[in-house]
Amino acid sequence: MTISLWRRAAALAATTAGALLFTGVAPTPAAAATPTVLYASPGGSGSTCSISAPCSVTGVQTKVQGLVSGMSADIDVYLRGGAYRLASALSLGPADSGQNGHKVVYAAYPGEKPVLNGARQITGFSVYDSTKNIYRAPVSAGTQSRQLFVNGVRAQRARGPLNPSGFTLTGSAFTTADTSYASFTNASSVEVVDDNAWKQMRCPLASITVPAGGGSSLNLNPACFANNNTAVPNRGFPFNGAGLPKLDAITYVENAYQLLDTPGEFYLDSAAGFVYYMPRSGENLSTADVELPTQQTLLNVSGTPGHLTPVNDTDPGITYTGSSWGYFSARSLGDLYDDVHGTTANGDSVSYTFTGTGIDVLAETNSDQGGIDVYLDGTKVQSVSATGTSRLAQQVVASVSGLTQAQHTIKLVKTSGTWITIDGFTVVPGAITPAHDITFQGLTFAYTTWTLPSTVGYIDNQAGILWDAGSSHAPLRIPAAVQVHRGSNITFTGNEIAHNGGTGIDLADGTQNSSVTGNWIHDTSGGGAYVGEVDDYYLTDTSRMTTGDTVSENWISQVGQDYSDAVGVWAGYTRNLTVSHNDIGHTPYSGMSIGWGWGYASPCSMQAAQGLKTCEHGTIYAGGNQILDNHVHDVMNILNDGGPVYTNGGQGDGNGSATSVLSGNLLEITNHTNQVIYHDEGSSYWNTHDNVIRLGGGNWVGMWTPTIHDNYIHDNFADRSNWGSNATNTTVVQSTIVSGGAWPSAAQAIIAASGPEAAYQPLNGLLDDDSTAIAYTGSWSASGNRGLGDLNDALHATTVNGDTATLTFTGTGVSVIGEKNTDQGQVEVFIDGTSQGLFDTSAPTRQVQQSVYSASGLPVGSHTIQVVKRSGNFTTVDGFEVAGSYNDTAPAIAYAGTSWGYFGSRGLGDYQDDVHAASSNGDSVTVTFTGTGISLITETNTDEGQIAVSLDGASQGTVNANASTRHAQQTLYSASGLAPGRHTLTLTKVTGTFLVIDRFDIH
Ligand SMILES: [Ca+2]
Ligand SMILES: [Ca+2]
Ligand SMILES: [Ca+2]
Repeated sequence: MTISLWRRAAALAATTAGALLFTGVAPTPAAAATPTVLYASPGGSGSTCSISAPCSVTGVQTKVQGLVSGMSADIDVYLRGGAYRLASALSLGPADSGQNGHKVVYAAYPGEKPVLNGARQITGFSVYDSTKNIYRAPVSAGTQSRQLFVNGVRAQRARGPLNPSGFTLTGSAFTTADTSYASFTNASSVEVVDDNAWKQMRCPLASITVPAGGGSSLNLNPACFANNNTAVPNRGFPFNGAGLPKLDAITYVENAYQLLDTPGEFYLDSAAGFVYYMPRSGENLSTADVELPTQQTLLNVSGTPGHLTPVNDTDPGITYTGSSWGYFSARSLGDLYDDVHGTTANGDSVSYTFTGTGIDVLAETNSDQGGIDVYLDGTKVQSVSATGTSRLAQQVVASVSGLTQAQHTIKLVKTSGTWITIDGFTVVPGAITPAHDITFQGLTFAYTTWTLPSTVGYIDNQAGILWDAGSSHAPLRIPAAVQVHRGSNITFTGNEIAHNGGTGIDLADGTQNSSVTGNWIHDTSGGGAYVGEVDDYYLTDTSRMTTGDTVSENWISQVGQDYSDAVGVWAGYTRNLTVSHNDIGHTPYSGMSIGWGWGYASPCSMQAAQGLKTCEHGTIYAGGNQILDNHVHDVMNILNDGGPVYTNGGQGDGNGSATSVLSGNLLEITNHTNQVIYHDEGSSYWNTHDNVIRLGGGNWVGMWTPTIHDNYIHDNFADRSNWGSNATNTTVVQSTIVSGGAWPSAAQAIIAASGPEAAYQPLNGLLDDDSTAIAYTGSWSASGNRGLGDLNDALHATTVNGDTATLTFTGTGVSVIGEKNTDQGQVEVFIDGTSQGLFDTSAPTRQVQQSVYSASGLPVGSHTIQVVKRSGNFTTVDGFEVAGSYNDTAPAIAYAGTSWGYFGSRGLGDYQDDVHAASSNGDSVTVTFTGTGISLITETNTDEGQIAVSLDGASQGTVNANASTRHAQQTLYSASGLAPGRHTLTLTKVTGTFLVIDRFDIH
């Protein structure tokens, strides 16, 4: 990969000027094989895929396919900037995979912003209703979408008030005396949404009618109502637990033109072909970028075979031969589909003809189960035993693999014991062929939709896992913008995945050794990053398991924007998964949900202790998972009965080799939370230690029932003492209880190390109140989802005079962002220990995101600001703006290209007496920062030249570092007035002998 992130590596060419300028020589990097470099562009139509004749993305895919078999180095595919409007997902498979130990790398061209875009851009808005300020634009009739984005900001489907009163549920209709609903048009597009406990349930209407007594009757789609109320799917362990919230109330009504009454709301009239929108203040629809997503998935990386589902023992293709076969259903023993076939006669047989390369036989094992001879295509290949010490359902008692892909017949003959009990077969239809060795770097995946809920509703199971609305009620995942199925060594780094109508990214179907690292995943209707499956628990074939994956160093926020049960990071059945150093915040339900299966893997004695009437007991392959050093904050903003970290089902086999670890996490700001560390039903073999728990409700750890077992909870730190456990064989060592924010040094170290590490932290000019850099002492609370316009819709507050909030930063200025209101008083602000006086935060009406105090012009260096509450009922902290200074050595500064070197102790007046410098044209440096502006402060001199500047992927022209004599620390480029938030600046060397980087100032 030519984008190298190493620093201090290359010595500069010893030009005459350079030899004088730079002292200190860094080691020369090992020579790497020169990659093949290809280019794609949004309008590309070339066939060579050169920089002068770039291809389309599908064209470059064809080119890569022709090159992979002969790979002797990586293939680097640079995507030039712009919107790649996809008519279908970019689909990559085994033929697109890196070969011979090399990778195919799809990367953003330096300084440019390629966007894989699943939307149609909407233009032609005109005023439709001037009284209400509703605009509309034409779209193709029949266009289906559930999302709209205006200038990158999510619009809201037209929605009625929260928790409307006056509705009565009768049959499958909600009736009300309110007559207004009866005037709604397109009734079958209207949806009723119920956020209830840990679920979101939603159904489209069948009709709206006027009841006999007047008013309105919202008549739900009957099939959807059945699935969400009268016949809620519950396949029991290992697919679901016992609790079943129903759709029996209205949280809000959504998606009628007549509900369009708030700026930022839209309504798509698909049949008529119009989108209606009520603009927010400041939006000009004649110039705005309005994106109506129509694609479900943007990138689909898929190996073969795809998702594997067992056929049940009732499948008509299965032949049972012999006199004693019986069919046993509703045993409630954990069987697949709750049924089996069984026989007691030796010599009885079952045969099944399939097409594929292998097959698993699922059967019960128990003390009364006996021997089975396995025949393949008429030849005996195995003798196996289904004998076990206790009953286990859905065990793989025989597995055949590696066959030639063809039609085969497996036959099982009972040879001994009292019973054989056949539950199902899983056919492997082809060789296990992953898509592999592909990297995606610096790309943006934006604007998707998912239209299934428009027809069948949202039939929630839990945490973004649904039930298929059909009779199978198979588990269903919210589809992702970026899908990987059966991948291996698939890497995503530095991408933005945003503005999606489903989930962000999903590593599905036995994806192995793949990683999602350093990405920014935000503003999704579904979840953030999902890994693993919920229906492959029985696997014994490691080649089909989800193993060895990594989700690390990501910024994940504002997930679940439509489907409020979705989580930031979710894992089903996974082995050796690492989830580390992520920042997960502002979620409607849990921050992360790890594991599945409830108490299925827990012994019957524990299930009995839980009070379950029957024992459904099998095995699951999860284990060895590591949940480390994450910062999870401001979760559970809408739903109930979850927490920042929620675990479900068993981990490991109890033999010590597969224990999972939950350690080093900072878990804070939990709304509607009963357990902060929530080890739910069946959670086992967790080693949970050295976490910090603060600012939330409920128990610091909760394990409510005896199927939770063999966990060791110790050496944690919490700001409350209450915990709860009915778990079996579990040790809870009380946390170190800390009050008033006086965290001991060990806890402070956990706090400081949680979340993305320095190389993955943007240079911070804007810190939200949840930032781990801010230390709060006293009785602060924090609350999210206030809906009042706070930065990230959340803030810290205290009612106690003398409470403090402290931030240490390196730079020249700082502002305190907070609320002003009638119930607020004075704060005292200290800079570097010196009082700056009292500042009034009272106001006649509420004003959010106010600059409560501001300092500028401080000497460049480390400073500390402390805010102290002095009077009034409340003091709030919503965030800090910092004028920050970052040396060229900051870990987050990414130097790309091979000619960069580091030069310290030059004695030339450099900031911190050092610079980075590049000598090759085209080498570049990229910084990601938060805030509203950035400056490059560096040397100018005779041997320096033109630098190309790109901000957020848009060229800003060039700046000139050439000067008649050397001047240190010159402000060479400055941008200000940007939208508050995350931005990226890239500087590329164009001319001159050197590009020199000394310091960046953020503001
Ligand atoms: Ca079965
Ligand atoms: Ca905030
Ligand atoms: Ca410097």
